[in-house]
Amino acid sequence: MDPLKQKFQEKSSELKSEIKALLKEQGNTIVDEVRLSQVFGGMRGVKSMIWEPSQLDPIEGIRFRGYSIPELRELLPKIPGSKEPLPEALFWLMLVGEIPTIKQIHWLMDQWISRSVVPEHTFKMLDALPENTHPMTQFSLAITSMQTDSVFAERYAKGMRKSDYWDATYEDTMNLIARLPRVAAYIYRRTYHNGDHIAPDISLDWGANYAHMLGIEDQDFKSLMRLYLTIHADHEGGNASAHATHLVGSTLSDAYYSLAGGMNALAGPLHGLANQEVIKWIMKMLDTLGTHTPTKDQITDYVNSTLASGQVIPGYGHAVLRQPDPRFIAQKRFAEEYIKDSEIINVVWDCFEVIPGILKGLGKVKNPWPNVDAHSGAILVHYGLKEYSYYTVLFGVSRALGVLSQLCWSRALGFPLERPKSVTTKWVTEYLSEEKVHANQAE
Ligand code: NMX
Ligand code: MLT
Repeated sequence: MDPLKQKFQEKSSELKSEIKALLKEQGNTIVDEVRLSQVFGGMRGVKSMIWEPSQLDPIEGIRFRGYSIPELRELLPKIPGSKEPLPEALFWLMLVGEIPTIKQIHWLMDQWISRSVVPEHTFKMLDALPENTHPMTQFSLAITSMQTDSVFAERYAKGMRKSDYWDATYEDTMNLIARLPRVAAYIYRRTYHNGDHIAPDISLDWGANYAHMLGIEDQDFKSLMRLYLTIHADHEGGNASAHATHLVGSTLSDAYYSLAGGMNALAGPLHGLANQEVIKWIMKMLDTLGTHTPTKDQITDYVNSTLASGQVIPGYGHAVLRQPDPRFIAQKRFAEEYIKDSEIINVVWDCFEVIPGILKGLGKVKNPWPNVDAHSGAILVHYGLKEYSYYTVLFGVSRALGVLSQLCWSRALGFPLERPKSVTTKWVTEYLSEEKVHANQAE
């Protein structure tokens, strides 16, 4: 058994026994209560799922296995000459809860290189799609098309024991993550560069090789990719892409089907597609105003006109966070350090000064601060990756790390089919009138 799998097996069997004892002793303990507004309001805040790789605090933001983003930048192993954390290292941390050594990371890099061959039919399938197919549609289809290689599906069909599900899921997870940069870069080059594809460079790490296959060789861009692929990787389990992956996976759909489900959720404008919407909105603003250097007053007027036309301001607000997103701050820090003077990045920073005040003034927006998507596009534009309809694919490649590491845990811990209860509005009104009767009787 490989060393990461061995470690995962040890850690997950330990936790499985702990959970068994916990549920035996405390299974009936109430950990939350649900208000009617939550039932109608997208289940905000309802504790209803276990998610091991990360947890989100509304004020502090995301912590991966307890570590904040600045802590990860400090502690995770790096490529010599780069100051940014390696997504490979974050995957290791999320999967087994330990910061890996550089030796372990080199082992993981070799593993992913040896597993990175994409089936020929996936390329053929992509080539058969119209070139204007949205990159997220291509990405989702490409992931589903590789399901032909699922170790889980193959072993399940042969009658795999339940106690071996985690093993097959681990194999699928490793294979799928290894292939994603190649698939994602293929989509980029076929859509925007006439199918002029770039062969992988197996001497590079996962993020740098992805940058290379996209066609951007700037060393700073490679550093950006390492950071980008690290900070987008996970945001606890309730976000739509994680939850969708988890829900699909709970039916024992394999990692390919599950991740494709998650990516279809990520493709929505309230979720991952917001990264393309932000830059689209900024470009339209600059175009409308006829300047690359708008004043704060001009931005204010443009924001108000967007709101007046009944649209949201993309990149602002969050279902959980109540402070500027630390992932936004991490990108701002990167831009301050690596990019000295960029007009488009200055616009993002001016928006950061202007937009929260306007959103606060609406009186209904719970979080007026920028989220991860408010910053990413401007940095990508700076390095020449200007095709904004591609941006959500980058998010998706990263998100696979978190949601698939949890899928391994869900299999190892034997989590059941997810099946919450729904009710009709009629049921609610009847329930409320019964409650009223009981309250009156009690008086
Ligand atoms: N611009 C304008 N209105 C907003 C915004 C915004 N950025 N954010 C929230 N609101 C409105 C929201 O539409 C709702 O209005 P109404 O009652 O008329 O329906 C009201 O404020 C209350 O919403 P909240 O409870 O603050 O937010 P909720 O938890 O429902 O939604 C988002 C969270 C992220 C969907 C929401 O803030 C939004 O639409 N933001 C813009 C899209 C975006 O940036 N999404 C990316 C999120 C991060 N990610 O990568 O997934
Ligand atoms: C995410 O990264 O998934 C988003 O910030 C959305 C969320 O956490 O709900």
